[in-house]
Amino acid sequence: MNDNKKCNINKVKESVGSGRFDKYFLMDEKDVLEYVKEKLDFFEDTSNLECKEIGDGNLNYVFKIVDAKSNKSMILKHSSEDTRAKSGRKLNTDRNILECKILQLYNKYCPQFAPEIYMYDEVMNCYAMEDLSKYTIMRTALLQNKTFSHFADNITTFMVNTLLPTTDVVLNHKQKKQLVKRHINPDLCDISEQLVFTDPFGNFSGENIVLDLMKEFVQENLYDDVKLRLEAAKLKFNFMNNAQALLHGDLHTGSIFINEDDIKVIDPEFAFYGPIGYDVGNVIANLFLAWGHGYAAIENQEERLGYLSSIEKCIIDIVNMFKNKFIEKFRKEVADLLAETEGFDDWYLEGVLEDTAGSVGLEIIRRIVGDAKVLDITSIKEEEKRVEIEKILILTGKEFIINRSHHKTGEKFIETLKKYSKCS
Ligand code: SR1
Ligand code: MG
Repeated sequence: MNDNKKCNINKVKESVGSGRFDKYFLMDEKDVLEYVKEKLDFFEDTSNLECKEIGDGNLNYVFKIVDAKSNKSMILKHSSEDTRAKSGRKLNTDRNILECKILQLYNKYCPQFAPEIYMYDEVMNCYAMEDLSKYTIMRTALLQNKTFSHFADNITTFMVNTLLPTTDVVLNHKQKKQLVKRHINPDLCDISEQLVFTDPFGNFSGENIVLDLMKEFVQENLYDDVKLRLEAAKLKFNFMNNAQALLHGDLHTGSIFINEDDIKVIDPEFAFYGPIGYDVGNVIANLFLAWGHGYAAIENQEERLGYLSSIEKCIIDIVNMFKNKFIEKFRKEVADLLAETEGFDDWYLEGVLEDTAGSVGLEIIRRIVGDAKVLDITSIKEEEKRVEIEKILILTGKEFIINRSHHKTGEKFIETLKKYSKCS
């Protein structure tokens, strides 16, 4: 792999044509075609280009541009001021450039699991990157009951390699503070603070979406549970104030492309300096949601048990591999004189694991009761089954939040899940 090539991305070239792209506007497929022809050198021949909008996320527009003759292709990601979902929020459009710069950083720290970036444009708020058509979005693959034995190894390498080098353990502290300043990201953090850390514990904004058959359960087990709300409040203030590492910030299975060989991590627009456990917890939580889908939707018992046990193994491996790789890299790269003290590495990791367990619980719960739902749950057709799994996951998630200091091994996470599910 040519890492230098991947890191040296360019700003888009100055306007030579109509000047249409000198001032930001929200582009559609036709505009993007014109834009690519006028501004990019990627295609040798632009006479057969086709463009299609393929985004399915909540916030941005994703265009695939193909040269129908040679089949050469690329992706252009573009942000608007509004979210695509009907939230009424206004967001800063330069989040797209921030995202692109984070992807550049991934190309430096973990090039094998980052998409190649070709160029970015600070005026039109877009960037061009490698077309990942040889990959599938991991959530989609999981919904087809596919599992991947390389995932735990890949994602733990990605997290350790991209998170640890941005901490005070490794980085010069003044340099790290510059990075904290550059990645404040208030608009996107505000979304997480509301959707992940606040609404699930009281529907304060009135935007939660709860099945009728779940309303009583949610009221009693989430909204009226003061002990739970206290723990969620502690995690929320940790999220807002613990500038530990430069996070991805939204590392769910919809932000990961996967195939039989490896993964590519995309969409780090929620990136900011926060607690490492938030990223690790998001990955694990979304595997619990996939587990929930398998539990409720796979009819054939043998197939169901096979799927569930491979997701369980994946969760166990992620926690345990993360711990080993984290400690190994910590000991190799620690640069702070006091952080070299014997025992500090284990203390630091303990804190990360506690935040991880809390974040697993938060993400599971918000995806069930909040308004940013996931297909793992919403695609379960039989309502009775959906209600059953929603209850199991909420109770499991609560325990991850309240007893987060007891969840320090992968096996313990699965033990808690088994306490609430009759798995057969
Ligand atoms: C309004 S954005 C809703 C959700 O989509 C993103 O992927 C984040 O997870 C966010 O919470
Ligand atoms: Mg996203």
